[in-house]
Amino acid sequence: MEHRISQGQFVCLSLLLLAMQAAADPLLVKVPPGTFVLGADAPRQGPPTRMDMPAFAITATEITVGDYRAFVAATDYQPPAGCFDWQDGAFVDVPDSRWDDARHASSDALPVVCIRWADAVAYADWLSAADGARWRLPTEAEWEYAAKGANSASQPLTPDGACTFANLHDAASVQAGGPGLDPLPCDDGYAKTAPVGGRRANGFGLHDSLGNVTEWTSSCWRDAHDSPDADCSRHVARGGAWKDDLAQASTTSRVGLSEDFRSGYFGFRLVRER
Ligand SMILES: [Ca+2]
Repeated sequence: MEHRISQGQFVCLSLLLLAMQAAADPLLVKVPPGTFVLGADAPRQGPPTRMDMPAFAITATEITVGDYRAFVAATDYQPPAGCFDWQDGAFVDVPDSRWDDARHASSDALPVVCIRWADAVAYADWLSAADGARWRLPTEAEWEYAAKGANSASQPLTPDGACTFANLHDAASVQAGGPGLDPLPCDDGYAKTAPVGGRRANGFGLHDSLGNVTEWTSSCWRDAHDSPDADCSRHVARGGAWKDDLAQASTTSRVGLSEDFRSGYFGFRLVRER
């Protein structure tokens, strides 16, 4: 018996194959509405500003190598080579380093790194096209509210407890010749990035909001939260990374980097709008 497929069946089959190429949506947590204080009374972190936040959904973990690999496979999008990273005892620009090489992508469970701000936005736009909802980088206020996890008044990390919640500069990175900061008194076995979700979540269910990788936000840089002057050639990144100490990885510490910056300690998570 001869079997032919109709044009409609062909379209359905094509859509099915496209869907199979797409990654599963990253796991989300619902952040409840509330009031919190953005920032701290510290250089480049203030002034402390009370804010009302609506509810929103944010990924429970940083976007992974596996997530990003599915995007690249489906679209042929490719971030340019080059990555600022710790190598041979110094932070240097490594021209031939890429997000998917063995230095950064030995496991699909690691957070994707070595991507620019635009490469993170491209991934978010791809997810948006696939499921009809808008995926985007969090604003820095959303990021800080979510990272504080219903504990706005205090810094959740202490030196003794830090390894429970965060992959920071510790004995593992010291053994690998990591940056010359005072290491935390623990050893998580990961000199650089660690698989996402392997540590305790905060009060809102976010893993690794502090440490592992510094996370891009959608916000243009301002020297102060109340500054009217936004520098949109740079974007705010938050949370600190595997190379950092507690001060650099607080819920209020912030840096502003050019859109072309990419490094072995920068990644991202996303917000999904309804
Ligand atoms: Ca570590």
